[in-house]
Amino acid sequence: MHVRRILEETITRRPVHLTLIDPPKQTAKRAEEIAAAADGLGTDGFLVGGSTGVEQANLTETVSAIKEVSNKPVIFFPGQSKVFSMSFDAVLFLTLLNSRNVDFLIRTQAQSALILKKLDVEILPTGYLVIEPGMSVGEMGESDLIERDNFWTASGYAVAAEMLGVKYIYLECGSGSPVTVPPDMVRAIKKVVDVPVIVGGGIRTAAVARQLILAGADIIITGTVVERHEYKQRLSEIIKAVTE
Ligand code: 1GP
Repeated sequence: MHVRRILEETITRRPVHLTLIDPPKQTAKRAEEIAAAADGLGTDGFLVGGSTGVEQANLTETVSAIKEVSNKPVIFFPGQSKVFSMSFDAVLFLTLLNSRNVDFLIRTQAQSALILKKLDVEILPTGYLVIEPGMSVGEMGESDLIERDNFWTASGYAVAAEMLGVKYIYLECGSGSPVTVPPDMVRAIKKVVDVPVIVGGGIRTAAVARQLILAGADIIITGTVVERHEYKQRLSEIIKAVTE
């Protein structure tokens, strides 16, 4: 599977929706149910990972559970733990652009790069930028959070990352955030970069997803929505708003 080709071919036609599944947040059985439902509702693929509590066992079980019920791309979303599964189709290889800690900028990546290269796993080079409020990823990633109205600084980071060669810019305001990345910030960044822009954090309604798409987001990530007991209707509306 060539994930970058799949994503980019889809983006030429319409925006992409990816479902984030955080392994410690549910059992593998429940992850399988969520993946089957999301696949049926038209999500384009899965991100698996999270900032805390990801262990080898829950990661491997979650990836296998998703693979049982979906043929869509399953992409690793790395957090702090040093675990991995060979069943991933690709790795979102992130540099946390606005971190104060060199570990999140490049040092951790340097520690895993040779292994990933040897494993011949597909790499999706991504500049990850954390916007206020940032939630736990902002805190754990020791980010100098971008203020919500500071489009100039956000655009500067995005263009610098593009100049360094990343293939995606990921604007994140944190899982479970009460607000999303401001659509006008997405619009400002889309004006200055050519690579696809991924947006995540706090997207819980179709209307909000639609605003981000209209602002130019190429890929929308939702996570928390599927952690609720009754999520199918909501997820279906969001996926429709993104992909139709
Ligand atoms: C992925 O952090 C997001 O970028 C997921 O955010 O859990 O708020 O959807 P939610």
